[in-house]
Amino acid sequence: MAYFLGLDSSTQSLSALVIDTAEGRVVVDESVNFGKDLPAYGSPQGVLPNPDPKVHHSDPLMWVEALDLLLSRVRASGFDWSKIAGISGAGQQHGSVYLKEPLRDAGRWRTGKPLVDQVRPLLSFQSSPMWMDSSTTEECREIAAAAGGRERVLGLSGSIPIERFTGPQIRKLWKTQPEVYQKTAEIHLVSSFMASLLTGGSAAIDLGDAAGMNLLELSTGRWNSSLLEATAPGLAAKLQPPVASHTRVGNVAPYFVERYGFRSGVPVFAFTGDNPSSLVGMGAVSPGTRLFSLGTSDTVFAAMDGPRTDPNGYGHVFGNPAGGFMSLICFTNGSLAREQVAKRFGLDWAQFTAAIAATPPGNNNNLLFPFFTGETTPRVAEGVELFGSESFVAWKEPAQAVRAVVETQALSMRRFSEWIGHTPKQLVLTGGAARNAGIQRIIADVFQCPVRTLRVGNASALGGALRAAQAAGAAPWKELFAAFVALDSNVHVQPDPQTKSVYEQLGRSFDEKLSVRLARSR
Ligand code: ADP
Ligand code: XUL
Repeated sequence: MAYFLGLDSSTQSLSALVIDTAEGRVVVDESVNFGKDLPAYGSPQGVLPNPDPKVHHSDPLMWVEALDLLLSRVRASGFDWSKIAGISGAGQQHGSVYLKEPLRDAGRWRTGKPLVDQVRPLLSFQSSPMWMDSSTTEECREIAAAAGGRERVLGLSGSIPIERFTGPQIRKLWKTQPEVYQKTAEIHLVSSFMASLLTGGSAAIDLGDAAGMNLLELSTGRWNSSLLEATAPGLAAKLQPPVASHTRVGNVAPYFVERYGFRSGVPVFAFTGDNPSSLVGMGAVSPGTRLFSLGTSDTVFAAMDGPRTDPNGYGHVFGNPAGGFMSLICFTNGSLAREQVAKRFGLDWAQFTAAIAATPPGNNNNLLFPFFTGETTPRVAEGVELFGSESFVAWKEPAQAVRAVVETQALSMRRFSEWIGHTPKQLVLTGGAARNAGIQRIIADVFQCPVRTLRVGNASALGGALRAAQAAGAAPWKELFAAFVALDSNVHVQPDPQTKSVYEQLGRSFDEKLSVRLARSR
């Protein structure tokens, strides 16, 4: 029996995906939605409300409770957890969890008590800054100044200091709540926190996700002392050394054995970030395919030949869990923005898709800057702007607004992924919005490149299961990809060559309007 579990702790949900490597099939694909299933946390989209539009935190206990709920839900559906031979997974990147005592000293979880009640007293900070947070501009400046400039931080860590990255968030906590920082013994990413819960110990951060902290030196795979010092005093003692992604970080804790029937001694391998995990789940650990993850945020990423950084400072370099590096550009206003436009006109996704079909490519030059929340790429503050006809600008053209939000997003993805260099042969989409035929069409035309999707939708959770299988020695990558990463044969969207010039022109218009906006926000 060779069953492997992949977990994905993302912004809005926690998912579990189990693969059977002997039969080459997915046997469990289940998730808990934070908003719907855990309403007591007051986070309909997985994020706590905050009067400051730049502050985005989540309650880490929500993730803990979701784990118990998910495992019991899968067991209630008749699945036998004793079949699992290895576990790994992923978490939303950059988010951090602060603990009063290292979990390795906390002892094993007790079986009789829900996990959430056992973790609560261990938290030194009841809230987790997460990737949507953009409140640390000052800390980014300070880190750059102390570490020898933005370019030096870019060269060392693969990214300039970035507001949502963990280092600037840690610095903000140290500055604003020094007593909380002092009593914090251990800092985790969402990924290593989830792995720590499963092992009942202290799981190390993997190299893939560690690169999203502005603390890791890419060339050595170690924390960089000048970046640590520029961030907060005593930080080195609060972080374990990072580990390669295939590292066994412990065994499943007795709590899960006794409560859910896992076999004792099942290995847990380091969790990674959701984007690095999706690289594996999309079978794209070698360069060639450009990947688009259209989740709460939109990300564009690809495996890299070697580390190369974005001179404009928007792109990032993360670790590739299969070895080497990956590029990534994150657009905060992804599904978030599409949902806002749909909601404004009361449209469901079928109507949203129909609106795209009913409007022409190029949309008569209407553009919509979708910055419903502060955007990281390009770096602009919250503020939606419409350009075009009078009635469009007055929000009186629902179908045009729908096309405009998707076209503007696609143009932005094209513009800001240019630094990656190579011209992709195909684009593979994943995430909640990947199944949308209108979005597929616009991306194919804007990039003038064929668009495909995957048969298994949840690439990040699948990546976790595949990583567990590979690390446990069940099969090499090649065999795992051949068995589990199939392109959906129903989706093969060829670009329409007639739209090439339309999108070149619209791209110029986008660039002009964006440079005005960027000049204004300086
Ligand atoms: P995350 O992993 O960030 O939690 P997902 O990849 O699960 O997000 O994507 C969820 C999002 O996908 C939803 O918030 C929704 O906006 C979007 N979505 C779901 N179905 C569709 C659809 N048919 N068309 C466009 N967007 C969709
Ligand atoms: C990547 C990023 C987001 C989160 C979403 O840099 O911030 O894609 O990982 O889960």
